[in-house]
Amino acid sequence: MAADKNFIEKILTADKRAVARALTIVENEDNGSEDILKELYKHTGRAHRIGITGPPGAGKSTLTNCLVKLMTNKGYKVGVIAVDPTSPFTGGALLGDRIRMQEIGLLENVFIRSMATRGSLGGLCKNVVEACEIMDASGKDFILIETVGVGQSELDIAQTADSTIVVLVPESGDSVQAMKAGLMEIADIFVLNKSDREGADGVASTIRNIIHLKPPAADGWIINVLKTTGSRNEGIEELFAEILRHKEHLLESGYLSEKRKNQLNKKIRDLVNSRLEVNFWNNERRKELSDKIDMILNRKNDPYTFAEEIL
Ligand SMILES: Nc1nc2c(ncn2[C@@H]2O[C@H](COP(=O)(O)OP(=O)(O)OP(=O)(O)O)[C@@H](O)[C@H]2O)c(=O)[nH]1
Ligand SMILES: [Mg+2]
Repeated sequence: MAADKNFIEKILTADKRAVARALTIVENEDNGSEDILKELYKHTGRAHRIGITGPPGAGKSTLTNCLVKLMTNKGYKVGVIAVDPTSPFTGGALLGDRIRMQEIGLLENVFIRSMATRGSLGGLCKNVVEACEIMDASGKDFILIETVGVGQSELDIAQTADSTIVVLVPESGDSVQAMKAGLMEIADIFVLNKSDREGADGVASTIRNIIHLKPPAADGWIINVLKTTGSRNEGIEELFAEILRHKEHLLESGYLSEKRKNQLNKKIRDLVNSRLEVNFWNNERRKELSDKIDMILNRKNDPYTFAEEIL
């Protein structure tokens, strides 16, 4: 089934209702989801995807809002994907989050979408990449993806985003924690938010020192540490300038196409793998497995031999 031409046309011209519907279809993997993505693919590749990650409550949403306002003031079109804004860690921030989000969502050239993680492994939900494709095709210049950096999600976001911003705050040595947790590995830009708080300068230089100890990145990018105070809209121009600098660097170094190739490679393998898996575990093979499982449990056969046999 081919996707409705009229519907596709509306997505391409950023009709908010059509974009919203397409996102829902793709997020739920409803019928026709792939047909939409197939049609849109040739219109993608323009948007710059920015991951914003960091510990709960660091100010990711605040900075996202500031960036969106700045970008739209400069005439850019912006998409926002907030992954699991109902983070169990800071449930209290949710209401404020929603209100601020709604506020920027009313801006003409802004499209906002929240996606729940739904317990999929890691923090990034399954169809974020596809949601990005829809926003990309609808003509967005920048897509901001906010996700809480705990566990696997930070790796996922680094694979999905073109530029990854890691947001830290001065308190409680969580910057050092974050370094250990691997946020260090994925940052293209470090932001020390809540710089109005005590000790910000000290923490910023600690982070700089840690960065300098690292071997330089393969693509020659030098990571900067920027200070912001999101709640006062301070440091946002500088942050945006740094994003543009990274974008430019990705283009000039050829690293962007490298990155996109890796993303495609993974995506296609995932598509094939999931289909192979579904095809393989048909009713007959499921039955075979459940018939034999007692034998394996009772040590009459072993899982390795059985796996070879069924393959
Ligand atoms: N003092 C100070 N407070 C800030 C700053 N930026 C944000 N905040 C406050 O910190 C709290 C958390 O901000 P959010 O933007 O919701 O943080 P978040 O990282 O999106 O939080 P989660 O999505 O729940 O992980 C809010 O009460 C903000 O008003 C800042 O620069 N200075
Ligand atoms: Mg948030």
